[in-house]
Amino acid sequence: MKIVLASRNQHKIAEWQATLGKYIDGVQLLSLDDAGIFEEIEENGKTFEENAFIKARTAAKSGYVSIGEDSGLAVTALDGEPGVYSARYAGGHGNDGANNALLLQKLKGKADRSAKFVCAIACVFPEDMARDVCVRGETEGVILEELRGEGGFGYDPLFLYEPEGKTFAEMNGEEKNAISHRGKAIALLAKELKKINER
Ligand code: ITT
Repeated sequence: MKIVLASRNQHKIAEWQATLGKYIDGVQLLSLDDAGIFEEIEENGKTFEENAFIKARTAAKSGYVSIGEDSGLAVTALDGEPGVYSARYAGGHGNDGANNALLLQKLKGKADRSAKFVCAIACVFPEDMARDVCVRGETEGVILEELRGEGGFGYDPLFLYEPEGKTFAEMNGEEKNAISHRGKAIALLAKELKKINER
């Protein structure tokens, strides 16, 4: 089964490849480029779910079943910031260093450093809108005062997963996928896709 993942973030695509393959035998994930979709997608939704659908519907112009994923960090003391602006918090899209620096600056002196990663996934079926689904996964953690670990991407080096005493950047891919917002959402999506296949 070929499915398009509406992303240009290679780290995300790698995490997806590793996780979804465990649930769906023989699934082949295509990137936007693989599917011939080169347009810039404007992520102007107010929620992770809206953005996930915007991405998925753009990818579905390819004619394939398509998945849109929107994810980010919501920090309690910052009223949910950076939220849907996580990738472009410090301005340019995907500047992880600048985003982490800005987050540390905004949290200076705040006692509450709790946060959660959120991942919304929309899956759309070009030939049957009635089958469209959306799921959400969340993982709670604490924002450290300095970066720790070399793995992962984005805010991973600042995000401490307390039950394991490790940041996401100190985990290998398999460890992170087992407890991450994205791992949880992909597991839920796999369940939904299974139900749809059995209908
Ligand atoms: P695409 O839109 O091409 O998928 P993107 O990175 O811009 O790639 P999002 O719009 O969903 O994806 O932005 C998500 C941002 O949230 C991402 O750039 C990171 O800053 C942060 N983020 C999401 N999941 C993360 C994770 O597992 N670890 C660290 N940071 C994460």
